[in-house]
Amino acid sequence: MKKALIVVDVQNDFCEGGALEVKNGNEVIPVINKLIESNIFDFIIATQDWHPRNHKSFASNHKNKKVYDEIKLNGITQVLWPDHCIQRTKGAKFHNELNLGNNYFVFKKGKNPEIDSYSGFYENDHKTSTGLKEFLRKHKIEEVYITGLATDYCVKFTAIDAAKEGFKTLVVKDAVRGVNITKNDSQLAFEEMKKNGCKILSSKQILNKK
Ligand code: VGL
Ligand code: ZN
Repeated sequence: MKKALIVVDVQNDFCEGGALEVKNGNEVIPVINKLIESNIFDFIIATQDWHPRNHKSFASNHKNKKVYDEIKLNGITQVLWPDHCIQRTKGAKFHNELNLGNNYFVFKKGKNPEIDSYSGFYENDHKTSTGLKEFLRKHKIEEVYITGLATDYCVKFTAIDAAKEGFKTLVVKDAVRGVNITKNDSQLAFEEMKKNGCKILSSKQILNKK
């Protein structure tokens, strides 16, 4: 069975000192690097949050709103974030300690200012595809391993979409970290991923049975 490692949004803005810093987010980097170096994956795929400056998921683009407020954006509930991952800025770059190797594929998301895209597969209205599922199908990949940031947003939605699309989906628990706007959001995200057919495992379990 062909396997892909999906590295979700390991970008400067989600890492230490970034605009939307995920607590201990940097700790995923050595774990992901080890998985990549193990050479057990047929494909390495990275998703990249890639927003225009006027993106409506930014609190700064709304009057009288602050970070973490919730609004309805074109009919969809939207958390308002600090400005982050603006196209071609340093914050949008992959962290420089992340070692994706020399053969990896990038899928960018969140380009449309009117809609957010937490999942690496679809925008939040579940209509526009990033091209990731077509890519996986074309290359006959059946099993995807999900890593990266953040457990309670982009990791969760990417994993659930992967499972719904029929891929065998495994979430590497020590290779993800959450935003946790509310304390147990990451725990709830793991439960939700399980409920949707994702398997949760550790990087050790993957590397030991090599
Ligand atoms: C993410 C919030 C906003 C993520 C992206 O990568 O989890 N979270 N944009
Ligand atoms: Zn974003």
